[in-house]
Amino acid sequence: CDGIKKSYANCPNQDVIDKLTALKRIHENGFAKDDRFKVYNYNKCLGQLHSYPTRIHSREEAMLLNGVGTETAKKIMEIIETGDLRRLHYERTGDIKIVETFRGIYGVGGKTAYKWYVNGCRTLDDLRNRKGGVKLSTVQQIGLKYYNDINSRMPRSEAATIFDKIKAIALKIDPHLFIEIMGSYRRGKADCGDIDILITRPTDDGKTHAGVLCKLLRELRIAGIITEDLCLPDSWSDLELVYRGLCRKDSSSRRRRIDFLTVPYESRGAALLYYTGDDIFNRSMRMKANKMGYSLNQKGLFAGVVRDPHDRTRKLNQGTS
Ligand code: DCP
Ligand code: MG
Ligand code: MN
Repeated sequence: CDGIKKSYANCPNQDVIDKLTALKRIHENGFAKDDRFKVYNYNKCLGQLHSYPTRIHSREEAMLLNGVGTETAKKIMEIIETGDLRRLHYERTGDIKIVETFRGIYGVGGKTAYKWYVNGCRTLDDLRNRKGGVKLSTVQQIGLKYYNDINSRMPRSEAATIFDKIKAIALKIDPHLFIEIMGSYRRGKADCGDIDILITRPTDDGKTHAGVLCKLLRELRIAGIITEDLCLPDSWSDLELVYRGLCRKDSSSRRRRIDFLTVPYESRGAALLYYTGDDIFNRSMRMKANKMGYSLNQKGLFAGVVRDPHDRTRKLNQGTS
């Protein structure tokens, strides 16, 4: 291993180098106080291991290396004696499980979840205690507070009860509204991850559903059905709006996720198709439409889409479904 010409494979302690490098990587992504110090020490030790001429035989021998203390020496000997570093498995499998748990918080993606992990957080309680000074957005705080509620599915009957209440309130605001429960419920599933509601309105009398969602949500909050907002539309006057929030059947029930989608009346066919799903079905339908020179989305099926290698779907003329 002396000199640059010899390949790593000829290094008598290559397995040790590989495993310690993997461990170093974990600390490199870390934000804990001693992570930088650990990286610095591993680098010092790895540099020497690269040029160490013989296989290391004992803990004492390992400790002669600069930057190697008792803990690192133990790790080196574990690799040499067992061919493995258990800590690495633990860190990695622990990693995935914990990061997945954090990702279960509404509003938390993989990057944030991993950042919290390397900040030293391992449980939801660590996050609740803001261990490592982690910061949560308002939405993430709601997601954490109702973690179990949001991550469990509701029986179909509960979705129906909540929807019936909402529909009655909506029709009181405007009896001409078209309001339908969509998603897994409409597909006949026995349980639902959330309640998806589609709203539109026939325009024969010149009126649209514009402004209805805002009014409806206000009534639903007063009725105690909508309890928290997760994602509000930017502008309430648009015809196509998306709302995400939490609701409950009554004050003794668990929180449930609820989504609203409002669309212009001419899009209702495409919106019914889209919002019924499931997402895999939608993806395959869209691909089929693309292959046939169309473009399909929740607004409609559009013709005149030419496929251009530089611009996958350039729309020429749009026609509604
Ligand atoms: N949808 C989609 N692509 C996505 C998300 C949603 O096409 N990435 C469509 C198809 C879904 C519908 O919207 O059926 C509703 O979305 P949900 O996420 O609420 O999924 P489901 O209602 O199908 O299942 P769940 O019971 O888990 O809510
Ligand atoms: Mg759903
Ligand atoms: Mn949904």
